[in-house]
Amino acid sequence: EIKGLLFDLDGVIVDTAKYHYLAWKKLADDLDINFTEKDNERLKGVSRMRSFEIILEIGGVTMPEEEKEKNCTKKNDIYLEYIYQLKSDEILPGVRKFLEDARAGGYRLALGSASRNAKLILEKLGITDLFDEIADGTIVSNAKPDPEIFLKGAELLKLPSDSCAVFEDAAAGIEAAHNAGMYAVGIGTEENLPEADIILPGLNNITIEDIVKKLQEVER
Ligand code: G16
Ligand code: MG
Repeated sequence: EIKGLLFDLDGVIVDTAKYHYLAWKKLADDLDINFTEKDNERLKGVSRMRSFEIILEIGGVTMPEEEKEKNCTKKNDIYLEYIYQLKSDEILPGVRKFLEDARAGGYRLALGSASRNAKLILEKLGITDLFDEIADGTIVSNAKPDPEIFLKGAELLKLPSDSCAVFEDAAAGIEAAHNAGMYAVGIGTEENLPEADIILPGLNNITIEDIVKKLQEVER
């Protein structure tokens, strides 16, 4: 029986990927690395440092660890300028209602995001109170597809893995959910998320009851 719902942040609740892109783009320009919007797809759900390493790989650039750290801090400072401007109207369509209805339906809700800025983003969107627990980049050391973030989320919710469903837009996140022994609901397309148990284009026009019913029909 599904009792807990774990939500990824970027790509499921809000499109912060566009701000990550603008910030990484600025940094890449300064380093003379040609970084495109297509490259940005590879950074979704990936930790900050790993994202920077991918950009360095694209540019064929190497640098000492200390300098990498400095650049990551610089990127985050640029990113935060966008996040400080974030308003509640940037919540993706249907998400607020979906979260409210799920709570009203008795489900326990947790965030499961790689972001170290997750709490700030939820505050800016005005939806902090809709989550019972927050598992974010500040409490884990292993990035998705490692299951750590979702296992932490389930632990905080005091629920076993097999009673949790994860909502994810990144392939690495779907893999992480399965590695945690949880159901995986893909937000996106069949093509991008072939491993998901079910796929939805978004959280509008669907209820948690519909989703749970579909998940229970899926062979595990
Ligand atoms: C998000 C984004 C990633 C980003 C990561 C870390 O993951 O999708 O692109 O690199 O967070 O973010 P920060 O630099 O804020 O710590 P998620 O798990 O919310 O999809
Ligand atoms: Mg995501």
